[in-house]
Amino acid sequence: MTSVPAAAASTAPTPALPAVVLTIAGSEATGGAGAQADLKTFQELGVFGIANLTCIVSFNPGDNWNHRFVPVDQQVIADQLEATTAAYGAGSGAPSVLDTVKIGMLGSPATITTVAGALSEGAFTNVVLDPVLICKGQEPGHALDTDQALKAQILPLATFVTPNHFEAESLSGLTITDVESLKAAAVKIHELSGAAVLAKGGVRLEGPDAVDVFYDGETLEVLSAPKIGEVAVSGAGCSLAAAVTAELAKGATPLEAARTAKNFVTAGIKNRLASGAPFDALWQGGVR
Ligand code: PXL
Repeated sequence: MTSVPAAAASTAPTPALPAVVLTIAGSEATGGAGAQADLKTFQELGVFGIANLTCIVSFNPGDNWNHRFVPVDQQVIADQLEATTAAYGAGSGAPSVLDTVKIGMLGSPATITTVAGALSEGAFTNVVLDPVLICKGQEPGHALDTDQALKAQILPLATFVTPNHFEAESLSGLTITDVESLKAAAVKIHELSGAAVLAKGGVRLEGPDAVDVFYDGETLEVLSAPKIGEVAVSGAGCSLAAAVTAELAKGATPLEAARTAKNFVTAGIKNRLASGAPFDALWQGGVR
């Protein structure tokens, strides 16, 4: 049997200190979406990922795969944010300071208020918002309150926002039927929020390509890749926003981050994973 001498380990180059990033998101039990998708994306892109959980979603195979949604107690959300900020936030003394956060599913007006409070206190340079507006199976009245609270309290704090077709229509108030209307929505959402916008047409717009529009107040760029099937893949939205988050934390510009994220997600969709669920899951290892 050969054994590796202990000294060999110390001759390997010391890896550069990873950037530290936080996702404030829900758990999706099957691992396709939510905090699990975010953490896998962070790891693939070489940043140190932290997840603070807002809710637990378990699909219900006995009810058309609707979402069973359980919020995490507000105090527990605040405790997670306190622990994370004390360990890695500005003033913590950490060698790699946490200044980049991704916001995923918040799920209730109470959670939105808790998270908005932490965002206004925390010295975050990059706040990437995946504006998860509704959860399949949530009670509509509750979902409407949540949507309004998200627009009023979180959107103004975002520096980068990644709405899908439905969310872009809801945030902009425009009807999106083609690339031109997707562009108009991206411009409108930028005007409303001040954030860089990556509005996703995905499989929802007709045509051979999955088209997204980037707009940051100066540059308007259409990002396009050939569609892979006509059905949305679980975790694509979460992974796209998480990839933007990782790239911004590493120092990319918003446009560079958007381009890298689009390529990351395209590779993950090409290499998607089927299961007993009626939808496939994006595989973050697809880029390898
Ligand atoms: O893809 C949106 C999403 C985000 N976060 C959680 C989810 C989902 C969709 O299922 O469950 C926790």
